[in-house]
Amino acid sequence: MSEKILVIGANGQIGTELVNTLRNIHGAENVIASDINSPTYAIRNSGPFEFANVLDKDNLHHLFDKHRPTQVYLLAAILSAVGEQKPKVAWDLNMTGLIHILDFAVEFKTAKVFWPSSIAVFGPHSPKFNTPQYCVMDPNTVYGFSKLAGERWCEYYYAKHGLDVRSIRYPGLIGWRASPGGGTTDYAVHIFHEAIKNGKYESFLTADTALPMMYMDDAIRATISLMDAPAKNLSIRSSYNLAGISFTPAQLADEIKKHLPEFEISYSGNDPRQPIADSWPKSIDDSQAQHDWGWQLEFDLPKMTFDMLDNLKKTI
Ligand code: AKB
Repeated sequence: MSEKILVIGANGQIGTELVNTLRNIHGAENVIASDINSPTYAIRNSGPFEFANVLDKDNLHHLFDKHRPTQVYLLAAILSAVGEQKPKVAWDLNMTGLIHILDFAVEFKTAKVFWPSSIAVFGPHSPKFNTPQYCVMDPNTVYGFSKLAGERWCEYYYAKHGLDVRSIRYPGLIGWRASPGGGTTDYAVHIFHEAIKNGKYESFLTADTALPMMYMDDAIRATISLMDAPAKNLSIRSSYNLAGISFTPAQLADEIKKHLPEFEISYSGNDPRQPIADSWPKSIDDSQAQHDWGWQLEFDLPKMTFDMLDNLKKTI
């Protein structure tokens, strides 16, 4: 049976890349990109596009009824930094949006749903190094506890309604095709743009702030591998830990300097994103993803840095 795939939040950092990959795999006409905002040129010109507002039930009902998707990827969300500026809006969008999609997926018998969680589900009392799948979780950002509650809803819909929901706790994501949208890990994308354009970058996180990160190619491959995995292999229906690469702003700057020796980094200090970063893990244990669906990382720090610079230089 051919798939009909609906991607909600297609204009964002993950959506831009995921739509492209899914259209290559399943055929452009079978992947409906949707977003609350007008699409990018690439998305509009490579396949179908629909406007979607996850808070508007009538609009969503119409979309599900019209396309009868076999798979839905819900990517619309407010991330950690912007979420702290608009806490209630972030909670509403991240939670109500998810529940609408879970309900329509049950009603329209959608075969599989993907919903992204994040390392933000961990908090100050979670283990900082090699953070396990199961441990104390006390997130202190609205984004973080909306993701943790969302994980509980996903597992609940799987248990109560048999809905095949799958999820990954993404680390900070780094890609060259699209900009990140208001997170704490955004520095790791901005630094590449500034290194190429201006030869210098002022980091809003301190030199030694280690965080788990992942190159977008790995993140997209992980997402599709998880969605393709046989359901019987999946032991986690909340969200899978994914480790990625852990590094600090100083380590990333050193790696960039190997290609751009004149590059200079400075640190602003006193940024509201610092305490968010300090509350998150420094490294993650993803042995369950390796075991259940054969996950293996491909891009380490040198390989990711080379590829980012190489591709960005052609586009900036
Ligand atoms: C953020 O920084 O908010 C996101 C995330 C880690 O989920 N990139």
